[in-house]
This record gives sequence, structure tokens and C-alpha cells, in this order.
Amino acid sequence: MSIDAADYIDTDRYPIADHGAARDELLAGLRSALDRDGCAVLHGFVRPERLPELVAECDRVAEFGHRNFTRTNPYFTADRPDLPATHPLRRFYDRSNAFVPADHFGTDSILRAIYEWPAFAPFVQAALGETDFHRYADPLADVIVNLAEEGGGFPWHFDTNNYTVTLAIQNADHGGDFEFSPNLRTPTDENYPGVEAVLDGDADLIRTLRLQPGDLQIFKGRYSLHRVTPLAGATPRYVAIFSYVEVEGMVGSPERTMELYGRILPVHVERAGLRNDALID
Ligand SMILES: O=C(O)CCC(=O)C(=O)O
Ligand SMILES: [Fe+2]
Repeated sequence: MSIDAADYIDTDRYPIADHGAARDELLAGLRSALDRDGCAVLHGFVRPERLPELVAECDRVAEFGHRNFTRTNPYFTADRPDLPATHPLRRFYDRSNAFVPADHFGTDSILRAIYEWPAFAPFVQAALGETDFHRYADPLADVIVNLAEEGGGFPWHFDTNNYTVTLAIQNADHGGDFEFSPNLRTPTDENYPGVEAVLDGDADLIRTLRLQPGDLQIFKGRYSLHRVTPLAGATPRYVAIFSYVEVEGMVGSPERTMELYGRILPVHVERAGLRNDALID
């Protein structure tokens, strides 16, 4: 069976494949939202009547989710006992979720059809204004589903990557709001007092998005502190993550892949060698 992404994406509302004025206007809006607060949302990117098929795809692979439990501060760094207990570097929170590795989806995957649709990556690239932009070559991690259940969520953090591209597929019964504080730090100013204020719940600094199934989000999280509020209820939250990299052919490191997906493939070992060689050059 061959899946056509254009049957799922609302191309009437989002004419991403038709180069012309409507696409240009859409991109201009996304770029200005990303410049202003690092976040752009395409509500109803997937046609509502096709969403049940995406949920079914996630239900089908959910059992393959690799669970992660960690305690982390907003920076994913080690504790700093030399600092006061209230310092952001010392604020540790529970994080639990499960990633479903990309190789469980099969060739008739709707998510993969969207990811590999020729119009999709160039459109996201243009919205982000990135010059080097390639689909991830990692067979476990290129397009995945993040599954989170009651008690899960993602505590306050800054991303270590420049941007994330996600598609909301199913919300939990309660919680799961996306909260963020735009441009809270800069490359030269960590703004720890501001970070501490957000961690303490300063509503003036926090914006809340309640993303709905079918919404595509492009988010630059390196300078904007953000979290997914704790989940409650029996329904799991499903979010697809589409990954892109600056260098063609890149895959994850064996260590990180093992941590996130619970296994590695020969390609992770082979390319890790290549990467090390490249670094030595
Ligand atoms: O699950 C989400 O909606 C976003 C999670 C997030 O912040 C991340 O993956 O870095
Ligand atoms: Fe994040």
C-alpha cells in the first residue's frame, strides 16, 4: 500500500507544495513568529478526518516504546553542590517518557510518508531559514513517536538542539500543555534570576499553548525555557518528532542511541567511527 502525504496534510490551508504567493505569505508569517518568540504553530496541519488513522498508527507501535526515567535540571547537567539550593542548576525534576524507534513504523506509515514527502523538508527549512538542512539518516531516530503517560511530561528545560519539529497526535486526558518563556536567555547571558522566576511559576514570564491533535509545531528551544505540564488520565499523549541535521548522512552516537531507544544498529557503530575520523582531520 502506498500512502500519499498530500491526502493527510491540509494542503488547502497550507499549500506547502505550490510555490507561489500563498506559500510565500505562509512562510513569512512563520518566520516572523519564529523571530519574535521562537515558536510557530500550524493549527490543523493534518486534516481532522484523517487523524484517527494517525492515532491508530501510534496505538499499533506503542508497545515498542523504550521507556526513559531521569532526573534532570533545565540544562541536562550535573548537580552543583557549591551553589544555593534554589539556583536553576540545582533544580532537578523527574522526567519519564518513551520513544518508539523509527523502524517499527513500516513502509505504509503515514508519519514516514509526511516526513519523506518531497515538499515537507524544504518547507520546514524555509520557515527556519536554515542553510544546511537534511533529513536524519538514523533508521531508529529519523521520525519517531514520543509516548507519555500519567505522571509523565517534560519538566522545564532549554533544548540542546537548535529547533524541534513536532506533530501533536493525541492529547492526554489532563495536562500536557506546552508552556514556554520566549528568549529567556541569550548566548551571552544565562539570566539565572529570570530562569529561577519561571521555575517558581512567575505567570508574567510564561506563555501557554494547548496544542491540539493535528497541529504542527516548529520550536526553537535553545534560548526559550519550556516544559510540557504533567499528564493525568488513562489516555497516552502521542507526539511525532521529525528530525533534521546539518550534515547529510549523520546518525546518533551509539551511547545516546542506546539510552533513548534501548538498542543500536551496525550503522551507529560504523558511522561513529567515521565521525571520529572526521574530527581528527
Ligand atoms: O513533547 C513536546 O511537545 C515537546 C518536548 C520537548 O520539549 C523536547 O522534546 O525537547
Ligand atoms: Fe524541549
